[in-house]
Amino acid sequence: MKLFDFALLLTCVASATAHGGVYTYNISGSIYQGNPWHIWDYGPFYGNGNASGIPDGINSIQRRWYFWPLYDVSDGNMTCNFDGVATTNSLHAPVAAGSTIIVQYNALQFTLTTVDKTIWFHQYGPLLVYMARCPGDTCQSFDGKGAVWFKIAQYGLAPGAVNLRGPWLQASMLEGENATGFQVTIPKDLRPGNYLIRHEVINLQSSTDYGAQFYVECAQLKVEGSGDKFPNEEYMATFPGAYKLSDPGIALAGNEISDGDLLPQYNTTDYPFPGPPVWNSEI
Ligand SMILES: [Cu+2]
Repeated sequence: MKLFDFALLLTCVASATAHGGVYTYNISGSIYQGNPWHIWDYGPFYGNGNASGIPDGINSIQRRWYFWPLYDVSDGNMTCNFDGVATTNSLHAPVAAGSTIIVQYNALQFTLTTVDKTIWFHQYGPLLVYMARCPGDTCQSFDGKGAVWFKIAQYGLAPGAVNLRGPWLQASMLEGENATGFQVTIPKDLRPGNYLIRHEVINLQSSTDYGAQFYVECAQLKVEGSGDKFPNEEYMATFPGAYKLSDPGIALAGNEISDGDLLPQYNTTDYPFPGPPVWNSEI
């Protein structure tokens, strides 16, 4: 274990937080298992999560991913986590444009010696969903690079929040036994084809040392329908590249959002979402 990882681990234990990502996709009522990361095989306990020799994971619509958050918005893993490259899991889930996808999150609560599969822990920060059209007949060889990502949804504060301490929708959608899940509707007029869908959670409750945490997972979809709309370039973003640490909605992190006196930057209900505007398929 590298000293740096060990320090991060201690930080997380001390703050009783944990990390994780999307475990299951409910697509119009059909459940698709995610692609597990096998922490016990290649987590920080046993080496670098980006080391070679990593198993591809099970057959799944989901690209493989690593439970640890990203801190560097220029990291190549900002595309689709864990190198962004398709694995042997070439499944695509059929989904009708205009229908709903609900994903459920799990997290690992860890001590220095054990790993327990639990549920999501973070509460502060936005949820965002992007899609990218895959060239050709399959997403299998598409790495998601380039200005190909358009945003289809974003969720911030819950109704009734009086400042950026929330509550945030992240808490009610992802955290706890009664979490509703992260729900998004595929734009109803979107042109049919193969797409990657990229779910992203940003955790703004983090230390001055580390700043915002990004949790990203991608899955492969086959969008069906008769729509003919597709976003123009003003809606397109690259990952990495779409975000900067100085973006107002990201720079907010790094001061304790949940404790002590309310800092002036948190005394607002106007959260500036990072990234491009949401495309709703009507343009
Ligand atoms: Cu975490």
